[in-house]
Amino acid sequence: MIKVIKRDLLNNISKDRYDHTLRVVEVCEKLARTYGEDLEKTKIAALLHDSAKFSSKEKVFETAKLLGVLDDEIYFYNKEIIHASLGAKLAIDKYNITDKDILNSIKYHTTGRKDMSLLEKIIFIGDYIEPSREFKGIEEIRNLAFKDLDRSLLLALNANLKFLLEKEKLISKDTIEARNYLMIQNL
Ligand code: DGI
Ligand code: FE
Ligand code: FE
Ligand code: FE
Repeated sequence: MIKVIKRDLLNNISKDRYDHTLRVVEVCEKLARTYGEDLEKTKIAALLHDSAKFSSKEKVFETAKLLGVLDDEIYFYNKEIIHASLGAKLAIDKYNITDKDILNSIKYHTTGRKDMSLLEKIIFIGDYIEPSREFKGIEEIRNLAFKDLDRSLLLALNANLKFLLEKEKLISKDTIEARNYLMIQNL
């Protein structure tokens, strides 16, 4: 299973994206050990999280259209987040993944969403803190990830929102709901 996925990934995403994926797998496995998540589920979700991040955004959009995953208006205006939903669809169609938690972890790895499962949080943060990521505030989020997962998730969502506002990008409602839910829950 893992071998088949790895070979297929190399045929569909760039070497750089593949290397990023392997770093995400490694970080997510550490997080899974820390918080008691299933290692096999974690590995599959991490391996597949960017499986639809093809080099061409047009190809991502066209494939998503073809497979019927453009179910929300936001996807037509926001090309960055389509690969997450499309990745979940490919996980079903190409790899016969049926585990809802794995599929949701892939689908929401870019935006997050309200009331995320442990696996969803692990994939989101693992993607966020893998060793090659560099930006202001990342060290605090990296350290917190292994001590207080919710706090690190909140800081990551805040940083994403700041970034998106700064760049005058559209913001998915899931990103906002993810943040508000975490804040209210931890008040
Ligand atoms: O695929 P990766 O690069 O590993 O990471 P990712 O899937 O978290 O994607 C990060 C990109 O997605 C980054 O450019 C910011 C963007 N993004 C995340 N949430 C939103 C978003 N872009 C918009 N426009 N709106 C969002 O809510
Ligand atoms: Fe991604
Ligand atoms: Fe991410
Ligand atoms: Fe990623």
